[in-house]
Amino acid sequence: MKIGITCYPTYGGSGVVATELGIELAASGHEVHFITYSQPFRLDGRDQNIHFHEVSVSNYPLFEYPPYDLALATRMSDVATYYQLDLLHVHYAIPHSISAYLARQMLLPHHRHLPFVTTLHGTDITLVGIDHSYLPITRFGIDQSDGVTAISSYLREKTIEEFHTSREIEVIPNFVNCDVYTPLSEAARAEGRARYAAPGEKILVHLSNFRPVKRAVDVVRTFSRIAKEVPAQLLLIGDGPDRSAAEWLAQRRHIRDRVHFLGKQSSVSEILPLADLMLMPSEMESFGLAALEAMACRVPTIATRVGGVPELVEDGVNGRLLPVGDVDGMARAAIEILSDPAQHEALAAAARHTAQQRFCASKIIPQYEKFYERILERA
Ligand code: GMT
Repeated sequence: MKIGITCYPTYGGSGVVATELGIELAASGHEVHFITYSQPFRLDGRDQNIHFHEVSVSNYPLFEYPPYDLALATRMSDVATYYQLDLLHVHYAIPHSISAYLARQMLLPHHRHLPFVTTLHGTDITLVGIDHSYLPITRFGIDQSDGVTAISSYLREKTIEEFHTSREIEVIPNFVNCDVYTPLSEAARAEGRARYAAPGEKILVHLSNFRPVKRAVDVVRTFSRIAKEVPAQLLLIGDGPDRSAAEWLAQRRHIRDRVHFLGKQSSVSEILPLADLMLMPSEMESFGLAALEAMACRVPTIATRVGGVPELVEDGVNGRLLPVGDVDGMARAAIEILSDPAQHEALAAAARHTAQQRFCASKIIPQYEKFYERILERA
């Protein structure tokens, strides 16, 4: 198939999922065309079967707000024509599904049907909860899509509830390449850990875009409690609005030397397996991709019981789930696990097992392929 993929290329889990999907589809022999405003950050430009088409928006003094969605629609219809695309797959409803709708309409007079699939990731739906002016246009994008998928059952239910839509929404969960996100050999792990921790010290990790919803400050609050009981270091991967608040708190709690702000990293699969535990105290997660990436590396997660997280993390089996804001509970759980090697080993093994059995790319990519085939049959 020839598939056009549009996403937010540089920010957030939806862009990561879309990029990884494109990479996996290309590896299976499909021709993939990314149509985005910049090259997705996990693409190195050398992958076979992958093409990148930049959307550039002309900015005239008249435009107080440059019309990105229109430039995107134009690029989509051009690329679809020049490269004979079979379908478009957009990640995130706003504005991508609307641009895809326009591209499809633009091609109809030329007797060419270009179906499009919309994948909902979460913030596109919860954004509507915050700003209701987006509700009609988001619902329109969903209703007009030739196919809609959601990355968790939670998000599917939430979308139906929020939009009162009777649209069929298929759940295709997020995935991870279990050969890339994999535990390191003992020697490589020991060598990597030595960069951050002394022998005998534990390593905790957090990975996010540091938006308020991720509660990065709770990560530092939890870690400061853990560090009083267990010799440990904290790795913080990513950057965003709450990073300075986290830095300030680490300074104030006198643990700044144990908290390593690594910033945005392109190869998180090389850092995650160095850790003993992942902390994900988010206010909301429709899925929680960072937890899955850690789990595939044999790193269990202490997470909050929100959104789609319980579809991935099973309390006491492959990680722990606690209420939002319960930093004492999260710290207690971490101390218990880090002080009990048998418990840690059981959770780590179960975490990897869950990733492999239920969320491995090799299991999920065929679900997308079948979904596309169904859409094309109907088109
Ligand atoms: O959570 C973010 O800040 C980014 C956001 C996005 O749309 O890129 O993430 C959402 O999509 C991810 C990939 O499907 C999910 O793993 C996240 O749970 C989801 N975030 C929220 O629902 C808050």
